[in-house]
Amino acid sequence: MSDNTEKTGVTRRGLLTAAAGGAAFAGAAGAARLAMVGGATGAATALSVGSAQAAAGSEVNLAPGQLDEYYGFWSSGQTGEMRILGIPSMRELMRVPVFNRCSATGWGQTNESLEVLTENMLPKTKDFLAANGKKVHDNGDLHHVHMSFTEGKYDGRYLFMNDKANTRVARVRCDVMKTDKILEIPNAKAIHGLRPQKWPRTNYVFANGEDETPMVNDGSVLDDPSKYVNFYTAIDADKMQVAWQVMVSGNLDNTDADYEGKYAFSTSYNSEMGMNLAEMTASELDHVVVFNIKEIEKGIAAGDFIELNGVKVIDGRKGQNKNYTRYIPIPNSPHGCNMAPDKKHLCIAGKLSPTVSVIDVTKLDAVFYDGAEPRSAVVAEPELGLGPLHTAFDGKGNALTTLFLDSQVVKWNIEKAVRAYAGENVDPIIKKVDVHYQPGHNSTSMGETLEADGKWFISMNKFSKDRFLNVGPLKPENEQLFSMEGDDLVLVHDGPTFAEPHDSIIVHRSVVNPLSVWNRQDPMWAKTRAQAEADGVNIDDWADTIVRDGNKVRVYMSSSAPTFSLESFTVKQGDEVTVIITNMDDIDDLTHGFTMGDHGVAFEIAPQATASATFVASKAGVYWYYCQWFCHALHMEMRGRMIVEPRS
Ligand code: CUK
Ligand code: CUA
Repeated sequence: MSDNTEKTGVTRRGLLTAAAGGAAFAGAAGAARLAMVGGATGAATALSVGSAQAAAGSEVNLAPGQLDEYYGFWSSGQTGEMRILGIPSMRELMRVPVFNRCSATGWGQTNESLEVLTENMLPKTKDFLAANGKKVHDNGDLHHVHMSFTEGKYDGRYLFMNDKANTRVARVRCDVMKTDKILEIPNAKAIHGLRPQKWPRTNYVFANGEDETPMVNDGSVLDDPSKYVNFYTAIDADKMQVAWQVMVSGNLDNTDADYEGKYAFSTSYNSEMGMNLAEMTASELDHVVVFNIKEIEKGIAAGDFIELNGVKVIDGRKGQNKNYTRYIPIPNSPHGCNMAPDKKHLCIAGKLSPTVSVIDVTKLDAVFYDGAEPRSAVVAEPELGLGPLHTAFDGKGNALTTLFLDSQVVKWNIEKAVRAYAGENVDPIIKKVDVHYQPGHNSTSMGETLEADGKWFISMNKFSKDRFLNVGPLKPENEQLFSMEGDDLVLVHDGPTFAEPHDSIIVHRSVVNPLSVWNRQDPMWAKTRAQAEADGVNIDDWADTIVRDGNKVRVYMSSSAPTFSLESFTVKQGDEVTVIITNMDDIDDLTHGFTMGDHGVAFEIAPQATASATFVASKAGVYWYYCQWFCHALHMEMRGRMIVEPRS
């Protein structure tokens, strides 16, 4: 029985099926919330009625036009985009395409986005895509979104994120909320865990390679797993280039960094380096790899590296006995890796072990320099429940860990866990709360920074099962927002979400200050600007110019509600046409679009932005183009013709 069940004396499922839903139990506050965020929320909030509830409710149930106190930055897993939510309302505010192809904005099709997507692509991948008639991958698997730090606090500059599917790392600019860099990581395979350095600032972004392959994966070594390796990558966060890599033993899973700029950490399952499930889970102990940043930098400077595909690679595998890495044995296939805001405790979730192992990072110097046993840094290992995956923090010395198999979240006290490990008879567990169902990641407001404020807690649940109207065999996942009230977790939102947010961060709105209108000199269209200059076209001015360059035709025009500056343009069948549009409107929220009918071409042109796309006009005839972002009462009339003359 869950704590909530004990409190109210009724079962959750029984309540959900009760005729009046939650409104009757929750009273006026619940009913209002029901109207605001939907039935499931109202019903669920009814389970823990109380005065705390009403207080939390008024914040969640924002009046029309009221703004949220926090931004939520969400991964989307196999959808490959980043999402922005308002917290605590949980309203989805925006989707930012990153690794995916976006029909609405043209990401993956515009020349500006193709530049971002291909600029740092490995030659091997370019060749592969060309062989398959493509320029870019259309998919990504975005698990982890984290903001840049300055001295342990979010600094509102960038968001970084991984693509497990195609081994990439991306950066989103917080001033415009667009992806500005995508880096394909050489040597490593399947970038999974990702974290920015916290201290002194985000000079590096750390990225884990999950899958092991031959060191030089060119076909010269194949089915010989003894020759497979894994790579840990440090990316220069300002330049978005690989700074260095460390070769390691075992599959890297999640990663985090300390608050001193000394160490970074990765959980590692499959220390066995097995190729199938039985081999991968054979041993009771896997490990956490500790990376000594200063020693690695020294090693690189001293030339103790090999160069692989243009990257300096340090050998930090087990048994090297250099000061680059240490391997701390941890039970069993550890997953989550979360540094507490107390600057001291690193929490490693056991996954197949019911424990969370707590590493005191102040004891790591002894492990590196005084020959102390790696396990001597472990200062607690509380048994919390089945399937611990990730841990979040309230900034008050407590940790909240998701229990995948138990479908629960457990709140526990770190200091008490340390005392219990030392032999004292104390129970670190404060509370267990049911979540629905099978939670993966969780996060707390500002919880991965020194400003953890312990106000909001999100449980990101992998299964929604019977929670919502049935939509067929593919069900949504479920996210639950809790208000943190003393030791209580009060459920205030319960709602479905599409594939498959792995992770989230909750950032106070004072940290994030995006623009409303683009700056005309923005680097996003620098290449397009250079081409325009070469063509003698000033794209900052109202310009409609058609430039013919052999069979390449560049059509420059402007948009201003409700017209394109060109009502029509004429090309020859087979011409490669580039349409370049500058949105002259400079009013808040006046976005136009350009869709070329029957050509699969569509993109967004935000206020004061320039955007372009290139296609071959291979079909003779008349084709209408139109604006697809609603911009004006005469939005439907915002259109024009492309006339394609037959090539005789
Ligand atoms: S991983 Cu998804 S539940 Cu990729 Cu962060 Cu743990
Ligand atoms: Cu311009 Cu719709």
